[in-house]
Amino acid sequence: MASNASESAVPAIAHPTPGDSFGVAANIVYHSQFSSRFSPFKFEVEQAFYATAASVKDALVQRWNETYKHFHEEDPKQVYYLSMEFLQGRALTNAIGNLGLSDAYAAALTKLGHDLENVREQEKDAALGNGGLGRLASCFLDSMATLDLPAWGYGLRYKYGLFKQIISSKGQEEYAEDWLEKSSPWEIVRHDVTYPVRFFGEVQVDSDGRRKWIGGEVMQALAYDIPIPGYNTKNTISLRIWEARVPAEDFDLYAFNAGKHEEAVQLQLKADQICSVLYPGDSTEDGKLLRLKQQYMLCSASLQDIFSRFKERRGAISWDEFPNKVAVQLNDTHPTLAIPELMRILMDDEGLGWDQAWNITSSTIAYTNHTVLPEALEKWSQVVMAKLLPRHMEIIAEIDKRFQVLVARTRPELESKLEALQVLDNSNPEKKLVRMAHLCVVSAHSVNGVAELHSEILKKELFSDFYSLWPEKFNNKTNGVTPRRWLRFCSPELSAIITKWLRTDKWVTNLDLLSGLREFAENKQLQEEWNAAKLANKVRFADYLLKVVGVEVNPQTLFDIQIKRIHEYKRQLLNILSVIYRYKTIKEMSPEERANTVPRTVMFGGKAFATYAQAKRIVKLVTDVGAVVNNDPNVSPHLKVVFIPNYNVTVAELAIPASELSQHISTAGMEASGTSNMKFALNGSLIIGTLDGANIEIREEIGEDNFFLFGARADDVPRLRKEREQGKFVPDPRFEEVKDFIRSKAFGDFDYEPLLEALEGDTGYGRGDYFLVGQDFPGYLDAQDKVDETYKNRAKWMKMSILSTAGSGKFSSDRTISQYANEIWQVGQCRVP
Ligand code: BZD
Repeated sequence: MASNASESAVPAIAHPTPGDSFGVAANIVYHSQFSSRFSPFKFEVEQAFYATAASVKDALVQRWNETYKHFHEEDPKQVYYLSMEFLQGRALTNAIGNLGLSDAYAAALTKLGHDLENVREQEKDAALGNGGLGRLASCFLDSMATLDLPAWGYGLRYKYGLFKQIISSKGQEEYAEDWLEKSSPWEIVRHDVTYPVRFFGEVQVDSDGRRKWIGGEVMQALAYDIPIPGYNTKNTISLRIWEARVPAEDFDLYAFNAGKHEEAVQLQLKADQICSVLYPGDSTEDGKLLRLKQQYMLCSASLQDIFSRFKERRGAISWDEFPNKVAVQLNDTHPTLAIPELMRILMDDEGLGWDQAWNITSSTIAYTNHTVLPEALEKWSQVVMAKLLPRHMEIIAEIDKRFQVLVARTRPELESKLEALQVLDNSNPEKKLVRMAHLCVVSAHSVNGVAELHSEILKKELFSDFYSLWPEKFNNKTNGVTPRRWLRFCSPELSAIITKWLRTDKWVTNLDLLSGLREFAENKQLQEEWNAAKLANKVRFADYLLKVVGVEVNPQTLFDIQIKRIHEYKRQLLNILSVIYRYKTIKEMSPEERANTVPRTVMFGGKAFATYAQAKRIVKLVTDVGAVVNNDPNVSPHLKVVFIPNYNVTVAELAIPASELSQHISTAGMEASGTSNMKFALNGSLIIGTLDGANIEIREEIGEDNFFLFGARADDVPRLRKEREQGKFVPDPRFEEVKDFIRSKAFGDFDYEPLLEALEGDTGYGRGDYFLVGQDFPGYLDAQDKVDETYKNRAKWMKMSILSTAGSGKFSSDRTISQYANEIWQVGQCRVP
């Protein structure tokens, strides 16, 4: 491995142990001299970070080698988590925390004249994902390592991850974020792990009828490994991310020497594009092709890697053994090409027949759905697919054909619906499509949703006919979050209190133990300590806001936070409209009345997809409202509105522990699960929310008295939309008042009309208040009044906050992953002794 050389050069100091801060310091110094990219004569904070990370990496690499050696020897069934996204965030705090070396590193850095707090600030936030789905994948890696599962994560090594969001007077602006600018200190480039990946070309049939995909462009996938340490275990697994490149022998030196410089580097340019940007916009034909190339790069390289590991096994290979040794989980439909690719390898390369290949493929592959929004369900043009992946298109067509035969044979009554169920959507001859979700449901042995309500909607609505065909495939795996990053490390103060009152720190790996806090929820002493820890987190976050946004917020105010991707269904608009109503109300109050209000700081954070115009208007509205409210001397002591720029994992780690109220207010039925709701509840933040996604289960666990509920229920949404269309909806006068206020230019002359119109009829911008903002507005205001009233009673609020944490045990990703392992993957523990 890459760092073996440095390990063998300094054996005495390469493996720090807890309490050995001298050894750690020596190791950091060693790296600052020999493996850092800065002058050895300087030891500034950035250099201290890179040297520290290199030193931590030594410990990780050693454990990581032992782990995979152990897996190889034990030869258990292994699970492969395929995801186009991983939102890893920073790794240092998590790594030294999981290794049990936080104190040793803090002490060592102090000896070297640095402060761990400042050193960790130097790390870039690795954002190879968009939002919840990507962060879930990263939480899952942490849990798989901690639970000693023989597992791998597979992804892509995007050069530019999620864009950097800058808020200017124009609203959101996007800039490329180069997380690799100074290279990542965690990854290990694996020049020994490369695979060819083909695009385009044609299908050849040889004399015995065997099909072979040949020609086209062949690139190389090169592996980079990022070690993922488990907590309290030696097990350290790998996130393997692929980079596309062109091997030297494919460089056209003749063309280059003949002066055709551009022609000579064409293939390299194409390879660079594949891993250049996370989820490039797909509104153009080129963009679509690139996204499909990315998806195939991930699937092809990962499967070749899985095959090579399978073939390395001791003893003879029987292909029917494959599903007993390999489980592949698809994180949404983005890696669906793994299905035809697995079929292709088994049939064309290994010579198996269709039926055997099909049985192996479907017993190996499982699919997780993360959305029911029609516009988010992937559909690929058959023309593009056939051009880029001609053999895969053939296999997909064959899967579709056999599916039709199966339905005709076993369920003739479904015949009339068959067209809508098929994998191939041929309804528009001009635009024939492949429905990737249908391909997954037809092919995989398991289809799961990510919260109970969501899984029910999959069975009863989105995939109801498939459910009637294969009820046994469908299951629920309610999401979870890692308690290490999302409580133990992001809020050390609160963690220490929990450990003290539970008299154990075992809750870090057994989150159900948090329920032991219930008996102390009314204890004055605990409440005081709890309050002090929350206040410390609020002060820390207020300092951050002052530094980054330049807004001074008072830590004594109620910290009310909504952070998530900006989307109409998540209804940041509902939140800001109610803030505007609050602003108007406070403005009209007498000073005495004002003094009686609960002062609040309402914070928003999140990125809008670059081409999502409505979402960008919402960002602009929030910042414009903030500018007016925060500068109104009569109102600003009682209300502040802050847009936190460039929301990412690092910002979440600061904001969530500081939050007292958090908003999870999606239109019921539209948020598959949500995972930040779990993080907030875990950190003792009370939730105002709808009966949607995992909110429902959180409310059940923490108790309905501890949840500020409002809004329409999922079952009622279709009827309410219909009534809205029929003009039966009578808006609350306060709703009209707020819209008029925006129209009066109270927040400037930006054109908000498209946002406001979308809340009325069907105007072209909206679908007639499709997200039911007007419908839920009065109930939401009532719930907010209840929040204020409750906040005035500090003891009650503290009790509710403690009960939120106490009820969050279920939402550990350790629980989620155990369920995946037992119920879908049939993968057991394999712990390094
Ligand atoms: O997945 C999210 C859902 O919206 C959340 O409700 C859920 O909690 C999480 C985890 O299950 N979905 C996404 O984050 N989806 C994407 O980011 C995405 C990315 C590319 C293309 C389509 C969707």
